[in-house]
Amino acid sequence: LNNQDRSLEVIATSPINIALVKYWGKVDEDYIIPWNSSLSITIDQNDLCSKTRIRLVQADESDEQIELILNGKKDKVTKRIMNVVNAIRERTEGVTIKQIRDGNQIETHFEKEELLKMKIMIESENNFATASGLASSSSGLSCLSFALAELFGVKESFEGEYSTFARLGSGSACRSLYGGFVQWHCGFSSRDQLDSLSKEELSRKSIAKQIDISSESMNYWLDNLQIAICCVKPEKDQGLTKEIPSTDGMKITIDTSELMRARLDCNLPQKHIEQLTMTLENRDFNSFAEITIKETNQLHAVCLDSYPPIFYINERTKKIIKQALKINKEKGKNIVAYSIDAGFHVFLFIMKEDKEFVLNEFKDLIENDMDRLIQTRIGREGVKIIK
Ligand code: 2P0
Repeated sequence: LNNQDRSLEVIATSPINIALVKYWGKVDEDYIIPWNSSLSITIDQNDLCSKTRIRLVQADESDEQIELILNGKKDKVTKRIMNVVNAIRERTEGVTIKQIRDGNQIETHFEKEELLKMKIMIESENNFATASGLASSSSGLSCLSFALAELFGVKESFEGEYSTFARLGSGSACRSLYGGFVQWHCGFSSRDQLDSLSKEELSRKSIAKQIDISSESMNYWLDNLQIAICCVKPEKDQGLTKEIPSTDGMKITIDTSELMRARLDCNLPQKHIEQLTMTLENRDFNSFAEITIKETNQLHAVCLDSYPPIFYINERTKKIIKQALKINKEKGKNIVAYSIDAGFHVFLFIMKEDKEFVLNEFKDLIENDMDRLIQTRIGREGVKIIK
């Protein structure tokens, strides 16, 4: 076998996700253990996804151990990516690959020691324009970690282990492993329990899982919930309200916001997760919208309560929020919900039967205040290997 034949390759795709109950703040920066559990919707990866190809090739002594090409450009291999790589390498026990040669199947086995000496070449791209301003860390790191685990032949030793690899790359990435509605469990249920667990123990418990509702209810949402992503135009003075990266923003909030302390002390994220899960089971869009809207407002409230204060939304974002609230008020019930992350773009949720009416009510804003509107839906699938 020459080097070419002995190369190992995996290609994976991963969806993005949007949190309805927000993750904001870490107990541990290296293990990325969150202060609270969160709940997300996976977006259909036919519309938005990351695609990652990873190869293991024989390395020269002088070669870099890992090479990363992101959207066609060479990029820095961060400490977090190294944490993912190391966690997966530690777990490998060698790999056997099957190839067809002259009509015969041949098997080649790679011992652990041999794998660890090989160079890792990662190429990752998004099928959505980076210029759209939509975050790609959730899909990118989910894709990278899952592809790596497959490449190194790592099977889960406990349920959710793959999500712990993704989590080491970026918190929100662990939720992109699954389709539908996903809960990222923080890993502890009280401060006492948190204090009694080591970081390694916490890391094994801080996993993502698809949330448990009956399949009829799940199908109802999968079939009916429509998602419109409003890519809001930046403002002229956006430089003044320069976006603070999530990682930094959440640290400032945890260190300085009293409102955030109240949110955690009162266990509000957990309450919202339980309430939302109930609205999903009951197919109750009205309450689903109320909790989703309140959660987003609470995220932006704790950001504003941080010191120095953090603003993510802009005036155009506010116009979209106001329009959604006006539509709901005039209807006498909620027919549209919004969710906004650490940025100024808006995710709208609408049931199928109301979509035409609602989007028509947003016509002026779509024309004047958005760069584009991406119409999509819930994704049934999470991350997957395509080769
Ligand atoms: C979320 N966000 O739950 C929240 C809501 C933004 C607002 O997760 O530091 O990129 O890599 O763990 O996952 C964005 O933060 O942060 C995020 P790190 P991440 O989706």
